[in-house]
Amino acid sequence: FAVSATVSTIRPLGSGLINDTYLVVTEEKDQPDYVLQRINHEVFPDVDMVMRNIAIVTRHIRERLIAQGETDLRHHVLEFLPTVEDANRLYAEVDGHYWRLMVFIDHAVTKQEVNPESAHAAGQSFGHFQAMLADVPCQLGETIKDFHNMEFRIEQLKQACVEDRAGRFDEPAVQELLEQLGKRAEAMTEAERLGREGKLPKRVCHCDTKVNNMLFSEDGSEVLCVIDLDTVMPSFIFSDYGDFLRTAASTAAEDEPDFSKIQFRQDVFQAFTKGYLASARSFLTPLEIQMLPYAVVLFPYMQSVRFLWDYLNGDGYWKVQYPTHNLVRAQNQFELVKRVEEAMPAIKAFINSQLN
Ligand code: GN1
Ligand code: MG
Repeated sequence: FAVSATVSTIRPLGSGLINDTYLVVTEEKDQPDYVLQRINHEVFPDVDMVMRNIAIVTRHIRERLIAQGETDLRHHVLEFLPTVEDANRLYAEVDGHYWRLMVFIDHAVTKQEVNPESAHAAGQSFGHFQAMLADVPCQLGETIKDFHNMEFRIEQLKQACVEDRAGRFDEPAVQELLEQLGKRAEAMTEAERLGREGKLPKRVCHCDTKVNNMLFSEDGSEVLCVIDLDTVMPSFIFSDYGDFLRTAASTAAEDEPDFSKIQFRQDVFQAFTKGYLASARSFLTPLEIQMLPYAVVLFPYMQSVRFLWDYLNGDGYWKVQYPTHNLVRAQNQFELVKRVEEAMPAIKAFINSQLN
């Protein structure tokens, strides 16, 4: 890569399970440190598309920030380095592996959990992120095809039932979950139908809005930058809203086997919604706003379908620590679906209260 600094040390960084990430410390005081990543090209087969999307998105955000008068660009948008051979290429291929290098954002911290205060900041910054990208001038590619397409995910699950590769289809717990998921399939695929009718557009979304995908200022009061841009692609806008609440507003981890610990956190939901609407309301259509409660159910539902698909297929996608790990995850996420369904009147009432 085209950097002039001298490397002093390289060590593993962060807790990501998909890519391999390293911190590259440089010797010179006036040079930044860097983050080196090996991209998992089994999950992201089209690395060139991933990096093209990222180049478009980061360039657009940089222009937006400059227009807004932001002077500290280094802390607010990721900057990828080109290779020595080609100033337009932001990744290098070495022995069939794909690598990229970005400037390390110092004086920043990541969080694994939220409280209402950080949920509010997260809502605002994902809304702001989407707002900045609302007028990206070029078409972005789908880095994982049909990633948040619920119809496709249901078809995938049906296919896994037919193939029954791991011989788990007849298990009573699988049958019960399939029945419960099946009852909701029609309602959960509403977005795809509205999309086909031309009522619901696709827009640029982050598509992996977990709290640990943003950098906070050291005192935790401010979100500096949204990171992990591999899945940035066109999707229904409420993807980012629903997917964040799936993890942030559940009182238990997605693989907690004691389902009695799973509650839906109203405080986090309210704070996040408030922050999100403050920065996203101006560009959301009435129908997109109307779909927000649906998105809160959709993402635990989709995740339950995806985990059950992997369980039936013999656990090829997510790493498992014990044989029924993916089944437990699928059941856990379905439990969250039920908690969200119970909370639905309160969810709708709160969103309406924010719009008046
Ligand atoms: C995967 O990369 P990671 O582990 O944060 C998955 C998400 C799921 C999540 C569930 C590319 O995210 O869609 O919500 O697992 N990402 C991909 O834990 O499939
Ligand atoms: Mg991450």
